[in-house]
Amino acid sequence: MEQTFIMIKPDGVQRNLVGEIIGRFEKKGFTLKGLKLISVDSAFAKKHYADLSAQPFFNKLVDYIVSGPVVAMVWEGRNVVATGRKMIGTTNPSDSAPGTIRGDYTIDMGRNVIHGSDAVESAKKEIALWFPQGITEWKSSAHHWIFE
Ligand code: IDP
Ligand code: MG
Repeated sequence: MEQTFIMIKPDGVQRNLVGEIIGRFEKKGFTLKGLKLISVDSAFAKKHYADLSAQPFFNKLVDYIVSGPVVAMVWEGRNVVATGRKMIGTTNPSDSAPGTIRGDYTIDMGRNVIHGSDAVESAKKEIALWFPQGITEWKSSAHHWIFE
């Protein structure tokens, strides 16, 4: 089953959106396979965002991610990468539809509360980076009520 890496950024933690965001993924039917509250340093943040190192906003982005604890998660389910991105909304909250996490709770692109992997391959890389010890294997007893 497909997995994605989801991170509630420091602003999401500080704004008490952790329960709300986790609740959306839970209620959708996805399965939580990894979860931790963690503060990362800039070397780690630079690794996570390595693909964006040439962007003019890169240093500000790294400062943002290290500015407080984040909630790192692995969620599992059919099409969870693409569906997770839809639930999150577009990068710029001005374009994010109401009903999406960014559309409902954010205004500024530099304070958009959540990260989600953009492809299955990047999800694998990000899960390996954030959960080097691996994730928790379990099967939800709701599985048969969510999948035909
Ligand atoms: P994504 O988070 O929607 O996948 P990316 O392009 O991967 O968007 O950018 C990573 C993060 O960098 C964004 O979530 C946002 O916090 C920040 N970011 C992206 N573009 C800009 C920008 O033009 N100005 C400031 N911050 C940006
Ligand atoms: Mg991205």
